[in-house]
Amino acid sequence: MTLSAATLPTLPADVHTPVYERTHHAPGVVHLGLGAFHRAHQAMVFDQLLAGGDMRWGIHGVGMTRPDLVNQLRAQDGLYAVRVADGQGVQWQVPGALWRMNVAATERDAVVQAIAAPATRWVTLTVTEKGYTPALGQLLLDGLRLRQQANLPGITVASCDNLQGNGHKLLALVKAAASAQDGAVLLWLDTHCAFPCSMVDRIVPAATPEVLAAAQEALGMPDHCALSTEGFWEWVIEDRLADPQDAALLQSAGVRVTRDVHSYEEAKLRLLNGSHTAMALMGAITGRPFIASCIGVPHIRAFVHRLMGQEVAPHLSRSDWADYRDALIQRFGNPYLKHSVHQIATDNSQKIPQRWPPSVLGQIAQGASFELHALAAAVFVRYTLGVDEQGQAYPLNDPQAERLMALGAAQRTEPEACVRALLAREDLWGRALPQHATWIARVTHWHQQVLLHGVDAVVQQGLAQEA
Ligand code: CS2
Repeated sequence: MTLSAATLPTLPADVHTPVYERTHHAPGVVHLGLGAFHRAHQAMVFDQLLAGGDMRWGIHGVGMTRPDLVNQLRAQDGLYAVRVADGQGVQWQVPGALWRMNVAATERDAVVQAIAAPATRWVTLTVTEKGYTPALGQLLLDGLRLRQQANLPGITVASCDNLQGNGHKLLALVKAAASAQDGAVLLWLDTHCAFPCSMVDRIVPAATPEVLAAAQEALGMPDHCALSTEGFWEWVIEDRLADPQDAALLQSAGVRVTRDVHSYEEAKLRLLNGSHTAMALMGAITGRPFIASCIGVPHIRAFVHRLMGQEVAPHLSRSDWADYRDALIQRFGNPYLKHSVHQIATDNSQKIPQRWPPSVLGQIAQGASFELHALAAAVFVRYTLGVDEQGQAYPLNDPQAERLMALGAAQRTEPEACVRALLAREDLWGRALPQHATWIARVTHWHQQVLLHGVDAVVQQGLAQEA
């Protein structure tokens, strides 16, 4: 007997379970991207709203590509356990907000119908950086067009991916999918729908066998979809919602609804995600499997602390960055989160543009040092070799994997040409950095050092130089 609606009442009393009736209402939220993050973040916020008696927050969850995950969740009636664990304690909880499930790749029409369903009030998205494709714009537009034609109310469409100005990007994508016949839909979309920007934050690693075993232990039965996360979570959303009354509701569940999402977005992308990428690459090359193992190394910890304080913070509009940085270093060290460095290094080509170049450009504009970012970029170049310092090979999981590996392959024989070729890519670094001679020279310098002395020694060198 696995976890399911039938076995829910038999769970141990210390596991928090949904106290509301899960089957009597139609979902009010369609969520695209049913990965670990959504299930341990927003699905738990909506679970709180449901527990408060507002039955409009059930989720119709859409896996974009993976039928295996959706099938497992279906077999468990959308139920899964989340271990919330950090220095404050350990608690298991089964959120009950996931009511229906589909796979976009194979059940597209069901997804379009879900967006167009009368009960739907929100569409939320966590489809990852590489998910912002014309096909996504078309999917949303097809659902929204049906709503408009049926005279249904407009909805809030909230991108929750790690992209700056994510709401604007999503709206542009939907509009780009429109054809000459779509004038009425576009007008309706502008007047009745809202595409707020939002910043979401919670560290939710992909589940490991260890977490599944811990779930079995805690629940007294198997749960093939169990997850592990930290106590901390944050959701900041722009106060631009199709139904303005949702603002107070979300706030009651701990969401921050504000005019100014921008300052939260940029701080999170550059401090949290930017450090994540730097540590993930260092960990991958030095053979340290988890973020906690990286931040536990004094020189990596010092590197991340300085990267944030010296090269990122000066360009943030969020004034409480020092507290944020210190809290982040604590969170990275959470021993319960086995957050794989290779998971974070996935899709580097899509992640680096948001995470590093804005800080480098900020430093350049102020005539300040960007050595720590140059060192991190050198570590990225070294990473494209696909083999760690112990000679262990690892795969590059990236839509650009082949090209990155082709460019990186010759770095042992022609290091300078290699660095130049990788730094010339405007899709990674933007327009200005590929032209910046000092940036290129400094990355080339650190890259040579990394090849000669290894990542650990070079991180220590970098710290000594920037002290
Ligand atoms: C991570 C994020 O995988 C990654 O690229 O940096 O998933 C990170 O854990 C979340 O954004 C935290 O909110």
